[in-house]
Amino acid sequence: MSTNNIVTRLIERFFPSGQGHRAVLLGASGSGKTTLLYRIKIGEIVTTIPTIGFNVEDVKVPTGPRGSGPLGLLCWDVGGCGRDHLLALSARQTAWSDVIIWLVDSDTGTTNSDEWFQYGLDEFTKIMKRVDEDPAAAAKERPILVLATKQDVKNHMSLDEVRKRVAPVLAGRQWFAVGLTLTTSLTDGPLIDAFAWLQATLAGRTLKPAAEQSQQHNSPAPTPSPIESWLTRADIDSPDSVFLEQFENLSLPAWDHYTHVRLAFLILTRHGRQAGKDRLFSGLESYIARAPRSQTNGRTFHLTMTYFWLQLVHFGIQSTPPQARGLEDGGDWLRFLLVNPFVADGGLWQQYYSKDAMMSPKAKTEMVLPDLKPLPSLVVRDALEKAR
Ligand SMILES: Nc1nc2c(ncn2[C@@H]2O[C@H](COP(=O)(O)OP(=O)(O)OP(=O)(O)O)[C@@H](O)[C@H]2O)c(=O)[nH]1
Ligand SMILES: [Mg+2]
Repeated sequence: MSTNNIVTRLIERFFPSGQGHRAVLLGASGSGKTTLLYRIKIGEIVTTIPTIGFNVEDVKVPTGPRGSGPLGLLCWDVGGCGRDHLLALSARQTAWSDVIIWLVDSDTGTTNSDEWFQYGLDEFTKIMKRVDEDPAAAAKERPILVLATKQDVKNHMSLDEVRKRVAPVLAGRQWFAVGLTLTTSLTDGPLIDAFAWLQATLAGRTLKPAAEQSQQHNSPAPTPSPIESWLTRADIDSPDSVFLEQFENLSLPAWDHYTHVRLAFLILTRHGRQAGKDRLFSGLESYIARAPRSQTNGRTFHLTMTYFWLQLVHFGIQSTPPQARGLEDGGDWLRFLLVNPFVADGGLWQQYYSKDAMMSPKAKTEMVLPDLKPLPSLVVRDALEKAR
């Protein structure tokens, strides 16, 4: 199987869509994707933080009197649009989806918001361009719901204006736009109309499943994003127990970011946050001290950096939806990567720490707190657990 299909193949394996349609939520950061997802899922406004990985939920959306009963959707909330390596992955998720839900932020009350609006259009265009270039993806056949969010804020852009602005980008595609406020009632009004339209549109045609389509074509393989290379590597990597033994025996095949993240993942899932942290820290220090220099490339132990990755891996484990956690050996690691692709971005720390802070001698031996922004927390998942 080519690298090209690894994302699609793993999603199919770990997140079968059942009877529902597959939907992807796209839109610039802050446009309301996560708010919408959890509003539909648990009926509440959850406190969100900018999404750095994906949220994935099976939802049933109401379609009102015009529809024919609730519509099942397996929704992928693609966070962090705008980072290049995620763009490729967003395009892949979009290619795999039956439905695109595109959120457009109508808040034009703040400085530079027109630039921000245009940025949202540009990002969407880039994703669709990639999808169109993939002969297996047949982008033009997916219905697109355009949701102009934040219609409640002062000086918001009107729905008519939003329609005018998005129309050129959507030329030739099947789309429907509504304006809404995600922070007020969603059980009637525009969103229900939008879902009824979606249901009718989906029923009016037979979409071929994405997996079947991709077997018919041999699309050129674009350069894989870091996460795609990681998934390919993880798919053929040694089983968990062998990997951990190699860690004990100083015989790991590589000493790189992938290896460190997998070690953190395996140790945290086996020993929990507290005991796992101590084991990981002492394990890494001892590996570096005992292994030949040629193996560890002369790298030394960096406490703050290790702590940073430990926190992010812990965050990723906690934010993986329960249905995505399984017992298959090695499968958990693949699932974890699929939901938390941000871990493959070795430079992610630069969003939280300045270079001066991270590279200071103090940060090497003591835990230094991030000086740019706090590390991601678990607010969304916590709200969800409480609602269950
Ligand atoms: N006033 C108002 N605020 C909204 C509306 N929709 C979302 N918000 C707020 O906008 C902020 C960003 O929403 P998110 O759901 O986190 O945005 P997102 O698209 O998931 O952002 P990323 O994860 O960064 O891609 C949150 O504080 C929401 O409460 C709306 O219709 N009206
Ligand atoms: Mg989000």
